[in-house]
Amino acid sequence: MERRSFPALVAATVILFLSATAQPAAGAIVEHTFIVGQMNMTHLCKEMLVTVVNGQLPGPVIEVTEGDTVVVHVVNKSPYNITIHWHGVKQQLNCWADGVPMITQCPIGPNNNFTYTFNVTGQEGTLWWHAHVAYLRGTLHGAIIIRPRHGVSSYPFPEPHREIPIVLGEWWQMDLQKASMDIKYSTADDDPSAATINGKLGDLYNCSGVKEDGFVLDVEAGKTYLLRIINAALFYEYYIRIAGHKFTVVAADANYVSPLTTDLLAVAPGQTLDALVVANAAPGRYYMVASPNQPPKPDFQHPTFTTRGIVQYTNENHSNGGSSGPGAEGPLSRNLSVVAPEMPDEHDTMTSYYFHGKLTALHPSRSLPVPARVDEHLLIALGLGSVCKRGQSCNRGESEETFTLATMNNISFELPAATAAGPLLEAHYYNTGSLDMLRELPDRPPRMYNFTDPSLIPSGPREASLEATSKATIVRRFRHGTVVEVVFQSTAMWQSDSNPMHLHGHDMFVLAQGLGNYNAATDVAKYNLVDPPVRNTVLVPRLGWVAVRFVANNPGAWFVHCHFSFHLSMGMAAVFVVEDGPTVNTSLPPPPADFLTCYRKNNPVADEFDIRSTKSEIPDVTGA
Ligand SMILES: *[C@@H]1O[C@H](CO)[C@@H](O)[C@H](O)[C@H]1NC(C)=O
Ligand SMILES: *[C@@H]1O[C@H](CO)[C@@H](O)[C@H](O)[C@H]1NC(C)=O
Ligand SMILES: *[C@@H]1O[C@H](CO)[C@@H](O)[C@H](O)[C@H]1NC(C)=O
Ligand SMILES: *[C@@H]1O[C@H](CO)[C@@H](O)[C@H](O)[C@H]1NC(C)=O
Ligand SMILES: *[C@@H]1O[C@H](CO)[C@@H](O)[C@H](O)[C@H]1NC(C)=O
Ligand SMILES: *[C@@H]1O[C@H](CO)[C@@H](O)[C@H](O)[C@H]1NC(C)=O
Ligand SMILES: *[C@@H]1O[C@H](CO)[C@@H](O)[C@H](O)[C@H]1NC(C)=O
Ligand SMILES: *[C@@H]1O[C@H](CO)[C@@H](O)[C@H](O)[C@H]1NC(C)=O
Ligand SMILES: *[C@@H]1O[C@H](CO)[C@@H](O)[C@H](O)[C@H]1NC(C)=O
Ligand SMILES: *[C@@H]1O[C@H](CO)[C@@H](O)[C@H](O)[C@H]1NC(C)=O
Ligand SMILES: [Cu+2]
Repeated sequence: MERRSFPALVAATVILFLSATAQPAAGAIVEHTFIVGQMNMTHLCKEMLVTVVNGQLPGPVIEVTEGDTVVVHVVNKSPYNITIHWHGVKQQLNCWADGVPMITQCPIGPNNNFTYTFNVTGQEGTLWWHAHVAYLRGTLHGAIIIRPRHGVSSYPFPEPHREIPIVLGEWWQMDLQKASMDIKYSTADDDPSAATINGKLGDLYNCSGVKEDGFVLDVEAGKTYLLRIINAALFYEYYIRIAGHKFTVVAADANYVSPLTTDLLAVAPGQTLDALVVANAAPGRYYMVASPNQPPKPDFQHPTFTTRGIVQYTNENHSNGGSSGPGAEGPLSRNLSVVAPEMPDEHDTMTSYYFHGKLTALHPSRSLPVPARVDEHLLIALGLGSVCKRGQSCNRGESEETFTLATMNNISFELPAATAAGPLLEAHYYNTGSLDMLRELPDRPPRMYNFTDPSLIPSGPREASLEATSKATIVRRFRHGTVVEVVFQSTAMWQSDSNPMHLHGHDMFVLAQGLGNYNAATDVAKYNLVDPPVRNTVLVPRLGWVAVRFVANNPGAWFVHCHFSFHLSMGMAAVFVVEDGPTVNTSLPPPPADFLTCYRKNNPVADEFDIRSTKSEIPDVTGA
């Protein structure tokens, strides 16, 4: 179904083993070259120009052993500014490699290169990488697989026969750069055309009656498979089922969980799940289905897309003499029907709520204990609002005179302006003082309205009185070692979406979730301080809240944002700045020698603002 016309580029994957040195824990160096380029792909009878890495969708898998060093040379042959974010990799003392444009680095311009170097330490399981560029991450993403240092026999679960990345995505029949601009400037609200498993649309889709290819997983009866599931989609949380089979969830966001046996998974954008599947059903063919959920009316209804692949048993019993080549007449080819599972209703968000609430950590004693003392409490309301296109006052209530924005505590994040000399992290590192000029994320919503009152969903006079908001580059600073408790509160402002909140550079203990408005007086009693799951992306339920704790012990400037791309493009984001600690090994080292500058190539005038040549004051990064 798909025509590939990408120039034959060879992606080098080199694994060099370091000779034993004084370094006690030196791992291997895993080296990749990522060529970001465009190619034509055809699905649903339509050819689209898509931006991908090494001609692959999903992109290359990075496989490491815990303790390894990853080196990725990114060569940008696309017309876009690109950065690559290593989603969930903690980047301890290495914020420079976090890959957020204008927060941690200048973007890699067209025809430019940049090399990311980072260690993967203290994490095992599945993470992923993606472009941190608005909707372009929809086609620029791939898996990161981290195996234990002492080999797969040290998995805290039975060693699987095979491991299979399952990347959920979407197929877009429009220019993703245009879709980002449409949502940012409230000109349109675009939708994908299909959902995908490992880039394949599956047989629910066709071009003039010819079915799209689907993902096929061949299994042998009795064997165990480890699915490494990543939700790389821009828009939806997905439910996943395989007819006739159960999953045992063993990890989430590269942290082991107590084995949870279930016939249904829920994975929100940005999240990963590792789940074992035992091929213990009657030999045959079974659909693996991924279906999205969205809030019911009165929320605005988007078209949603289900995708499916097939799990098929290959070890047919040939003892009665049947030949065994592919397509040979075994029982499978005689019976082509495929068993389909029942999926939750697309408006069933409670099944997701219960799923997320069931996860607990596997080894509470092996990881850091949940900090009992809390130094700073934040309550962050997640909602929508609007600013006037012109002037200070305008008609509200979804009028033509406003831009619709997404907010954290009633401020919508705006990237430091393009006129800034460099990324925020440099301003922080060189202590230019410009961070002091940025807006601070308030610790609480400025107004404590009834956040989850569903009557706020349809636009009307009550919402009009709440919708005015403002835009700024919002920053919240933490002293090194601060224990931070954040309660994320979803709201009903114009919509009742859940919000998958992702924190860079740190994992979060997920202490509790609830429906309605968070109430400290009663909800603290619900906290799991014994074995809470540890995640980098936490789903804040529809019309509800989640309480998390993290230790701000990784110096740098870390993006914290909703992983629904439309919410992120509309500004549901902030930057947590973690100060240096008292010692060298708690302080951010200098940027790598070949760190990109923003304007050197095309704009020599801007060089005078290059803080690495002047180390003097830089202009307010909010620009304007
Ligand atoms: C994609 O296809 C269009 C026309 O179908 C062609 O003009 C263009 O060169 C192709 N682009 C690439 C990168 O192959
Ligand atoms: C980028 O990398 C490619 C391939 O390694 C190399 O040929 C090219 O010279 C590099 N370009 C820049 C601007 O460094
Ligand atoms: C990675 O780990 C090695 C060995 O501990 C260390 O020398 C190096 O500085 C680390 N690199 C980064 C980017 O953190
Ligand atoms: C092809 O797709 C169209 C649109 O989704 C659908 O209406 C039609 O039934 C499909 N045809 C086949 C043969 O699957
Ligand atoms: C294969 O078929 C033989 C003979 O019919 C039977 O004895 C055996 O149990 C079957 N094995 C499996 C794995 O089904
Ligand atoms: C084909 O397989 C399906 C699912 O296993 C089963 O329900 C159906 O009865 C089978 N049909 C035949 C003709 O064996
Ligand atoms: C918030 O609104 C909901 C739904 O109308 C209502 O049940 C609840 O009592 C309200 N809460 C408060 C604190 O007013
Ligand atoms: C949000 O901020 C705007 C602009 O600063 C202000 O006018 C409005 O009252 C605030 N709304 C709420 C609900 O806090
Ligand atoms: C950091 O350095 C201090 C001494 O400055 C030492 O006591 C501590 O063990 C070091 N920590 C790590 C994680 O290396
Ligand atoms: C890329 O980023 C540079 C700043 O580094 C900016 O001047 C330029 O307009 C951007 N280009 C695109 C295509 O976004
Ligand atoms: Cu959101």
